[in-house]
Amino acid sequence: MKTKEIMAYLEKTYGHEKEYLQAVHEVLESVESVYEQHPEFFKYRILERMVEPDRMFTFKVVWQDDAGNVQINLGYRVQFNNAIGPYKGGLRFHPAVTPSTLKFLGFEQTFKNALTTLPMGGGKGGSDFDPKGKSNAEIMRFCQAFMVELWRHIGPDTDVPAGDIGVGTREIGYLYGMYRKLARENTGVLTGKNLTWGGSLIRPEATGFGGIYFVEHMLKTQNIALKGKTIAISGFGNVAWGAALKAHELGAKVVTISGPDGYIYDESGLNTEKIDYLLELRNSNNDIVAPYAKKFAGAKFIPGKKPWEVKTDIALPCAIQNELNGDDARLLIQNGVTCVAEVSNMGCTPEAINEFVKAKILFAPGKAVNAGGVATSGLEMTQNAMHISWTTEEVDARLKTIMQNIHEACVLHGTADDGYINYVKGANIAGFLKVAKAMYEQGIV
Ligand code: 2IT
Repeated sequence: MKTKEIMAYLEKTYGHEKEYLQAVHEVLESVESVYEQHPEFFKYRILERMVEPDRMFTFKVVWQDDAGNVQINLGYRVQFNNAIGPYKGGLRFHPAVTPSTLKFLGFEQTFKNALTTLPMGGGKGGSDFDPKGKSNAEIMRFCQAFMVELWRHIGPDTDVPAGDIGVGTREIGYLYGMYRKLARENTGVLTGKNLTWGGSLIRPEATGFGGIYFVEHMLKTQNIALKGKTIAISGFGNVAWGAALKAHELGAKVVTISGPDGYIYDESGLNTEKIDYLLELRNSNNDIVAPYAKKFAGAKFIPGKKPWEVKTDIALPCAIQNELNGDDARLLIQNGVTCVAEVSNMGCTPEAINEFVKAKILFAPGKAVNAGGVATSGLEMTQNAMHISWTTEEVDARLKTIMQNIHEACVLHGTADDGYINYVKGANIAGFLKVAKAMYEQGIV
């Protein structure tokens, strides 16, 4: 089938899975011309095989809350593609999680992991469990019940989950504890572990750090320095934290963070103390940023709004998919934005991306910008397999090289005749070619 026929088939079959269709549509559009240059891929029906996950597990998770009530949630693991390595990707605990969310994330992960240059396939999982307002004991019981079902589907050379929204070091700890007990082995089956039990230095910061390294490369193509630039960030979780930390260290000024309740505008910029406070906010499980404005004088809380209305040089979506739409994009452009990079997965709507590309603004997609997170998970897997730990400097140096390589791959495949770098196209083509070649060479399976 040609790319348009594949899309029509998917729309007919999975019409209600909007996010999944959005992610696939973007990739099909980018790779169309390349696909036509490879009749061998066409003959092997590589694209049709690539857009459909290998398999998807759905399971019931039953647990008891602190009041003694029985709670029931749904758990999932999507094993999308393992042509270049074990399935690899995070677990998301969020009430809005559906099969469509996880299929979009698993699909994106396949391309992202290919871009890292490390041998990892794509997968994703999670649950509609809402961590908001849950006690530590409830989080632990939920994670344990989740792993009782998940453990039979994963393994250090089969499928290696990690964190995502709602799943951090604490949750990975509870998940790992139950896996270790059931499987009777201590392996690198999960990444994002804490340092004393197999984790890697830099992993918590890696998504944000990698994102800022990538932004530096983007700016460099226009001879622009990061130092002194203002940055609007959304979110206040792990990703926002890492990005703020590195941006501050490199002399940029982060002026916003946000939550479901609204956003914080801090004109003087986040400093180390304020950045540390993000972790406190996240760990409180309240899912609000308003307390920041009470704690730090001069910071304003703007309820119910997103941070894209502030005047900024750089905008970094660091929260959730489709958090920046066409109107937001037009406002950012009007206010003179230079660079927009998705540190969250599919942070911008297709309409927003079109606006940035039309205006020839530096814009890069999540699968390139946030690949430092999963890349460092890959480095954690390597350290676990070798039974050694690398130093901060070693991990950081590898992360920097990986982000530079991803940027080069985007430039190679995404530069138009007029010199504009279409990072969406570049990332999609580079990821596609790697996975397609591996599938082709491994035959019809
Ligand atoms: O979206 C992502 O790349 C992640 N949540 C991290 C995945 C991983 O396996 O570290």
